[in-house]
Amino acid sequence: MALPKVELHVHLEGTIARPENTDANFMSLGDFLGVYDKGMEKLQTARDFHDVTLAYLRRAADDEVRHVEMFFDPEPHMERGIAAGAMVDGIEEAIDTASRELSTPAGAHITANMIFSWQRNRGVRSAEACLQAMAPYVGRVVGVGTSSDYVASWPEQYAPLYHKAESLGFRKCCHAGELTDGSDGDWSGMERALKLIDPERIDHGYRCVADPSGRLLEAVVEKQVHLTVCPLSNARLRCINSLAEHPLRRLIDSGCNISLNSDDPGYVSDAERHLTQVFALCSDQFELSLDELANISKSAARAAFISE
Ligand code: ES4
Ligand code: ZN
Repeated sequence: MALPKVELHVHLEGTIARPENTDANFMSLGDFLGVYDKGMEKLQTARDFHDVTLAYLRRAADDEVRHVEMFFDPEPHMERGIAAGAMVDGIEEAIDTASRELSTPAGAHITANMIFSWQRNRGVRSAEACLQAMAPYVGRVVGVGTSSDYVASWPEQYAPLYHKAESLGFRKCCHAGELTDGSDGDWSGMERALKLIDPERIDHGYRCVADPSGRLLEAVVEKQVHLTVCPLSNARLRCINSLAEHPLRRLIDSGCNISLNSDDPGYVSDAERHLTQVFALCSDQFELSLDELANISKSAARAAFISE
């Protein structure tokens, strides 16, 4: 689609091609994360981080994506002995090269930011060490997120670390409201994350519609907290059974501030990899008008961690 697009929710480690002997039919988020954690072991040196980032930015630029905010997970890489600075240097060099040398089909430039992400299942002690390792790079790394498996009471556990990260200058977002299983990966974890962490953006967040009182959806609309929605990922990881079950139409009609994103483009089929395909499949399924599609790109641009 020639529409200019902004990608606010993509994991660097999720852009790597899925290992040969695995297919794109995951049984659950946990099933996917097992494959994803193995796949990222290929990243060893600053050069590897550079190459994977630049390869993704090339595909994004070809797809008329004008700005990208990319998550990376320092903790598993640190555990393998890779220095935080090597990750940041490698990713940053690719971003610099992309912004100088790449252009989109319409002749625009591409810009990108990086956001480090805590792997929530590793716990707060690991997250604290990760924050200390990332602190020298604030600014070059614009924000902090939380992803991977949902654990009970994660909003309560991570809120103090988020406050610390914020005081260091990191912008805040977190994965929440992604699962449909009643756990803290579902709407109640999202509700508490909104209160305790007060993020600018929630990654996924579509389960706000499941609060039976309706208050969470109301709060999301009232605060205009931005939701980086990834409907194809949710269907692919079996959070929902099919795209038709996604409440995208209801989110839009309720006045939520949303964007459409790919999440882990390396792990899905060729037909779902590019943001254009996410837009096209969602547009077909939910009868999105051209105005609505353009508004999604505008909302994404406004919600980017570019400057405040
Ligand atoms: C992820 Cl929590 C979560 N959901 C979907 N994709 C992911 N990639 C990394 N963490
Ligand atoms: Zn994600």
